[in-house]
Amino acid sequence: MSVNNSIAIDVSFKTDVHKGLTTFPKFLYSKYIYDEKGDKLFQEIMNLPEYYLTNCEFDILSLHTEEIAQLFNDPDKGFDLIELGAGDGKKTKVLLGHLAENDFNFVYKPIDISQNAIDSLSKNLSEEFPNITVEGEKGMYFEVLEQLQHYNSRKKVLMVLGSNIGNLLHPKAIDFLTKLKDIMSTQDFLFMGFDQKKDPQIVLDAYNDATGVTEAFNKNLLTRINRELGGDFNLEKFKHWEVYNPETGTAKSFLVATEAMDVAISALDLNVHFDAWETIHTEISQKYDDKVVQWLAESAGLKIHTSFEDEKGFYKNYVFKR
Ligand code: AVJ
Repeated sequence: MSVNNSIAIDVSFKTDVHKGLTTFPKFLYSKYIYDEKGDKLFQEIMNLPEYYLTNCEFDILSLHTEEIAQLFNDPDKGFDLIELGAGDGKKTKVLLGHLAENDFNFVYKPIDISQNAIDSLSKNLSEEFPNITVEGEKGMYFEVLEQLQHYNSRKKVLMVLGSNIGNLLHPKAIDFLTKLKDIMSTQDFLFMGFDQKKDPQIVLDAYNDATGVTEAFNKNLLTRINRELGGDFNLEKFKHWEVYNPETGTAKSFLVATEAMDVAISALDLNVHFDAWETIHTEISQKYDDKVVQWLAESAGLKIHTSFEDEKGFYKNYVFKR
């Protein structure tokens, strides 16, 4: 994921925190969890036994490597594999290794908002797969994609792993898919992971792990406010709370105030009052089924070309065309 360290983002962090803590019910955006410590905690989450998503997607890429590689390939001109939010590339490497070993003609373009993520991934890949051409780009997804669109006529395969789309409510997810569609031509593919609806207990446990890593991850929002905006949140007075609604497929994270209190945030010149048991909504992690994905795709002007799932049917990667 991303490290938000530019001044522009600091300004929006400030305004978003102000907005979120002065409206009712209170909210904070989950994208702000990902500073250096948030990135580390998310790495830990991906290694938790409860957090099945990473392993499922890893299994899908391992199980169907050859088929996916053949699908992506353009024997005439080769293709560009463009990954949005590449992170450490652990899952992608399964595919990259196969493409490299079998001499596929492709360029790998990881895009991430964190220069740090791009640099360490590029370095790591050049050691592990010296014959892969890696052209990493630091930046916002759509700014980079727009540039790529003008300079390139080869087949593009856009890849978004990790069910990252799950942080978006459906209307925002449709906006996101529509923007991706707009930069695609008819030969291009979009390969995207969607975590599936399943036993509600399994979903709940994934966001409420026994060791409290997800709690620390969620509370990193308060840590950031304390450090960057001069807040005096007492983290012990907030409880991480997860709910999953099996009807809508929406998992929601909250921080709940365990007693009435006032929190001062000096950079905002703000005093925030919490009633006992008042909530801050922090994140949604949407779960999907074929019908919902079909509806999202249609609404965005995309068609489902095919899909791949893991053995348990917990997770799916869909391939879309425009
Ligand atoms: C990175 C957005 C896919 O929602 O599953 C993990 C983030 N939050 N545990 C998710 C997350 C709590 C994750 N995504």
